[in-house]
Amino acid sequence: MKKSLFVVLSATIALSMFSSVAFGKTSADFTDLKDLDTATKAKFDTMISAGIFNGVSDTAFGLHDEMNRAQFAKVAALIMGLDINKDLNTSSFTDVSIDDRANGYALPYIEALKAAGVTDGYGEGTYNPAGKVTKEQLAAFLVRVLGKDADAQGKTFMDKTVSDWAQGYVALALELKLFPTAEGSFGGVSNATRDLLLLGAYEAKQQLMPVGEQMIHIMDFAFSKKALTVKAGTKVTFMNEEDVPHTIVSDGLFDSSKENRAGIKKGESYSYTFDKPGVYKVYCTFHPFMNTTITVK
Ligand SMILES: [Cu+2]
Repeated sequence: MKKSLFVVLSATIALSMFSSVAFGKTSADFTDLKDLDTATKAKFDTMISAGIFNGVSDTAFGLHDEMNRAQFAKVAALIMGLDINKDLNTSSFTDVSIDDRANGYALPYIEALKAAGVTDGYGEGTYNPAGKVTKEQLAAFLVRVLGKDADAQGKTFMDKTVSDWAQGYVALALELKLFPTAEGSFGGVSNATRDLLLLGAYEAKQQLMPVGEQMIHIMDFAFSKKALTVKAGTKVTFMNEEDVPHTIVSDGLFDSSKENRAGIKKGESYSYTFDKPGVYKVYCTFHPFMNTTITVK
């Protein structure tokens, strides 16, 4: 318990540290990504620029390299937006060590996943960070990341290449499009590769994005969220919580002052449903330094 509280307390520091790291690479830097189709390349670029994936070397992404449990922990913790305590250097698992040159980097991610209830390890106090991940294990991991464990239990599936315990997970993972569609059997006990991890994580990340309605508060001449990513069709409500009136404007999209010239007063709000994918700057015409960026996917 102590540990997870520490993780929460250190969140702000960890996040700011993380975002200060420079990730300048794109899919074009990796020779083994050259032949991917445009849509797939875009997914790789999204995950690389978000710092969720790096190459295995300066010029190779390691597209078909087998993935391990340490890599999964990092990717899962990042797509879930978990609080990562980068200063953490001891693990609750006996086989996870910061001194492990290959997998030590994953320690804070593994602990974050444990705190979030996604994993309780591999067995008796261990996590097995270097362990390979089979395709059916990846399916189960991704389903858990989405919080749909219970849904998977209720599924039946009949694929002889999938272990009995994993049938429901694989069925649900395919239904949720967490794996690229392929002909024939799933091959659950074969090892998962980094391309499957990336594409599954990309899809899971989309599905984890907030849907429906979002609220941004206005306080102390600032929006409560400096940036927000939503799915197309999300209604965003801007609520003024302070005595000063404000306007809510996005050039070419909407302008609250057209309906309310005096501005949005304390306790009033303005809502807009973002239908089209894009990046929109929202600001107040009275105080142009007040702004936020809404990214619609
Ligand atoms: Cu204002």
